[in-house]
Amino acid sequence: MALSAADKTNVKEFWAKLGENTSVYGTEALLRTFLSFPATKTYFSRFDLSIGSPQIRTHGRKVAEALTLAVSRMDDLPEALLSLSDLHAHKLKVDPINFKYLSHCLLVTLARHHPGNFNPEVHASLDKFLSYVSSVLTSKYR
Ligand code: HNI
Repeated sequence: MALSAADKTNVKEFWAKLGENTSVYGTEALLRTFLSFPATKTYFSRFDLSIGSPQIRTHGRKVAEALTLAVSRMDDLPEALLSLSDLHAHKLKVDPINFKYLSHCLLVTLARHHPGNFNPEVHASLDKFLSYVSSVLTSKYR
């Protein structure tokens, strides 16, 4: 899944505009995932699904930090996300469909907060980037 040079630039420039808010967006996107796709039960289903939930906030922040790392390591993403890939597949056994839902909800969240910067080219590049991250994080399932 190759990201073009233009995709990489689009993602880096967009991400730089998020500033300190990445954790807030990660948390919103995660919460949207569970509320918008309630049929899929996950580790988080047993917790209070609200913006104040400590489990949602913690994982939202961790997702955001890992994505920020991924933005800076797009050229060696499998290496950069190796331990996270092992964790989600072997230890946590997260149903891979959840990565698609979360990626979709990340796009919705980012578009909602940054409508002026979320043009169709940026949209496409972010979608490719999140697909790439998801494919790396689900690559250890078999
Ligand atoms: Ni995820 C832990 C990153 C998607 C369920 N996850 C982490 C950690 C990071 C992380 C970082 C913390 C690792 C550590 O402490 O060593 N997760 C990511 C990223 C994505 C993602 C970058 C997708 C973009 N995780 C998902 C999805 C689910 C998920 C879709 C399930 C619905 N993750 C978990 C669980 C944990 C976790 C469960 C452990 C509990 C916790 O809150 O840290």
